[in-house]
Amino acid sequence: MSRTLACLIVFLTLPATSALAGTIVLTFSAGAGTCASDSAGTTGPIPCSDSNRIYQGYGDTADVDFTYLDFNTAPNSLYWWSTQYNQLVDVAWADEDGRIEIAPTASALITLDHLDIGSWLGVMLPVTVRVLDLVTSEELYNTGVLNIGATSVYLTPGVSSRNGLALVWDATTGGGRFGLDNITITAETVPEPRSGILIAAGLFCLVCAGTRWGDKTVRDVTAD
Ligand SMILES: [Ca+2]
Ligand SMILES: [Ca+2]
Ligand SMILES: [Ca+2]
Repeated sequence: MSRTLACLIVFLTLPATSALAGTIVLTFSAGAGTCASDSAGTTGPIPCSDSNRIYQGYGDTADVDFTYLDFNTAPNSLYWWSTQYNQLVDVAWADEDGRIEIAPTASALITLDHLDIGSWLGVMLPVTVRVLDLVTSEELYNTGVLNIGATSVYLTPGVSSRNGLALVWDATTGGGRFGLDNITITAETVPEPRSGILIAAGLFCLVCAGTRWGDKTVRDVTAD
């Protein structure tokens, strides 16, 4: 077997370098794992009852760490509620302004794909939803003023950052007027070590191929 062919076989049998994407959907389901027994959301998880706080471990994975903040009383966590935010069931709400931080635990690229926001009892009031870079606070998405009434609104930010993201909503009235649900994010990681192996293997194959071409050229010249 020629060295060039051997190199080609080794190169092709190495695992392909690919991004590993994982999708997380925060549905705030009432079962264990969503709620906490203290205001900061650090004690739990416990099964949910209306006005429990969201547990700070809810939704966390090896790639992503969520933090829930009732912004006007931070570090208190967000609240949980079962119904009455339009057609949404099991939601997170803030007394007035809320913030959910989505931090990569390693080098994942975090994308906020979509979310639902509903209005308490369908009462029409204004709210603004924004997405910020978690480290620089650069504003990546801004809905402008939304007037949500009888029907919840489906938002599709589609913005990304390797620093992580902060989903924030700003109401002008307290009393838990807005509930958020079905917050969907994608965490995309690239396995760096395998990338390095592939690059090294590719360079080695090029060297092998160059050597074979050089050997042939020498033989051809000699034959002349
Ligand atoms: Ca967490
Ligand atoms: Ca839900
Ligand atoms: Ca406000």
